[in-house]
Amino acid sequence: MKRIQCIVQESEIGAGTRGSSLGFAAMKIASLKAGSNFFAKYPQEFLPNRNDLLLKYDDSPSAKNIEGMKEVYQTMVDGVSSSIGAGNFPLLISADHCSAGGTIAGIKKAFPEKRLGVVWVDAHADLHTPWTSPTGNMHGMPLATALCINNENHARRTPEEAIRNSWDELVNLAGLCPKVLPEDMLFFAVRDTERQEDALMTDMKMRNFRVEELRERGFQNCLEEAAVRFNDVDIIYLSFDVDSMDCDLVSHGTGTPVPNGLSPDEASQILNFFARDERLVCMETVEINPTLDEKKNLMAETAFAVLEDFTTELNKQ
Ligand SMILES: [Mn+2]
Repeated sequence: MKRIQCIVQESEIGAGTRGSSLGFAAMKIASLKAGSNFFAKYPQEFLPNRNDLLLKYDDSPSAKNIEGMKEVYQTMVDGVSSSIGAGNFPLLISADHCSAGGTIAGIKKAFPEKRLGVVWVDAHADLHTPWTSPTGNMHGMPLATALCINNENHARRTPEEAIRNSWDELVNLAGLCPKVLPEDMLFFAVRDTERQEDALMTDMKMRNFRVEELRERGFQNCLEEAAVRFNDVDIIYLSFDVDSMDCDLVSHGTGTPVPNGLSPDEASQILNFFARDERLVCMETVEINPTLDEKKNLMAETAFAVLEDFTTELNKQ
């Protein structure tokens, strides 16, 4: 049985809207409402953040709060690598998705020789860089830092020198580049991308299981294909952005809600499939924003139910 360690990162400096730092609190309230002892069973360790930087608005067009993001990445690298080093399975609850770039670096620091597969369940591909991002919001960039790319070929701008230098530092933070190969990244439910990301996904032959395809071919068939694609992978990281779920069906309680997504049961099918894979070493849930939830706390309640179900499956192994 895996020894689960719950780690919380409330950093929201990568998001364009405010409030995802309250995502963990909302999950805890959801657990109480459900009468669950989940957070008693898995005591939480909190990593430091730099949300204080938000008080002084950064209007950089290419990479907002990148200096703070280096610190946040470092907390993830240290927190995740030491948790794994102590024999734990880090179960992360994070605010904005940028933390995942640090998580991936932390996993690679713990397992430098192992080939890492990344499962990205998200409405977004998060492959932007300071060269391509339309907003400069860094929660759209974590996978570019994992791949160690600038995507200059499809640039919409050249960032200023200080940003370019900081990006280099961020990308090289754990001293491992690349941390994951494009063929070892599997996307599920990605449906809201910019053309710079589309071009990159095509160039690098990255696989996205679209919602329509999952339904037409069946989840089991698609997940079996995913398993084959992961034949040569040694360890797996699973990243669950709650905006992978349908915002009309669940709620808009997330920073960048997108319609036509997964149902909660469909999200569970994907997550639980990877829970049964003994190579899974870390899981992260992100982007719950209760301040944007028009249905009280439904997004956190839904995400909590999905997470509890995943954890039950993980404990069966
Ligand atoms: Mn997303």
